[in-house]
Amino acid sequence: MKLYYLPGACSLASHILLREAGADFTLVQVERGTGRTTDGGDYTAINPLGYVPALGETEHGILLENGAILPFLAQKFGFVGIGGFHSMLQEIGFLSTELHKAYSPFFKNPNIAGRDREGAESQLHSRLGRYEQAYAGTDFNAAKAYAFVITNWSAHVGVSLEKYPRINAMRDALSARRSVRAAMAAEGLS
Ligand SMILES: N[C@@H](CCC(=O)N[C@@H](CS)C(=O)NCC(=O)O)C(=O)O
Repeated sequence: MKLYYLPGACSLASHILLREAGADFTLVQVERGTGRTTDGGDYTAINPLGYVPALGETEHGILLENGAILPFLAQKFGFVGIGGFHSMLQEIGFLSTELHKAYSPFFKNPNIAGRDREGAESQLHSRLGRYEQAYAGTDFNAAKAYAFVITNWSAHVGVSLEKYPRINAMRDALSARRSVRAAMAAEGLS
């Protein structure tokens, strides 16, 4: 398999799962905003919209979207978790469409301030609060790898996770996994 990634981006969740599984895979870094990979390849031929993750060389060809790649890896390597497949899918769906996207205003406008920042923070806290209450836990599944990666962005955007004890316990449990440390090191994040 071939994982197309940007350092620290949501593709890190798939990277963690591939390492957790001890899978045979290659990492291909995508250049931000150019449509190319750092080894000179044309990433638009993989994903015309240019975003990561993409997982190539699978038995289904190239897979795009966290909502497909993470369940694929979960099923293939046994990271569905204690709640079963549909519970994990629900969690990934929430993460992908609600929590992940609640960070977007901060990335789209790094200087976000005033009422725009207040609105973005309020939306983000509503999604963090729901994740805390409904999903966060120290068990491992494909969704938890994704939640770890998304909540990593909080420090970068300046939004504190202090009031979320279950999210913090989940993050501590994930941080202690060898696969997580190895994936982060390989992406130059530690
Ligand atoms: N719909 C996609 C969205 C993935 C996404 O937002 N990828 C971001 C990184 S987390 C990206 O590649 N952005 C392009 C960029 O930063 O240049 C999915 O869920 O897989």
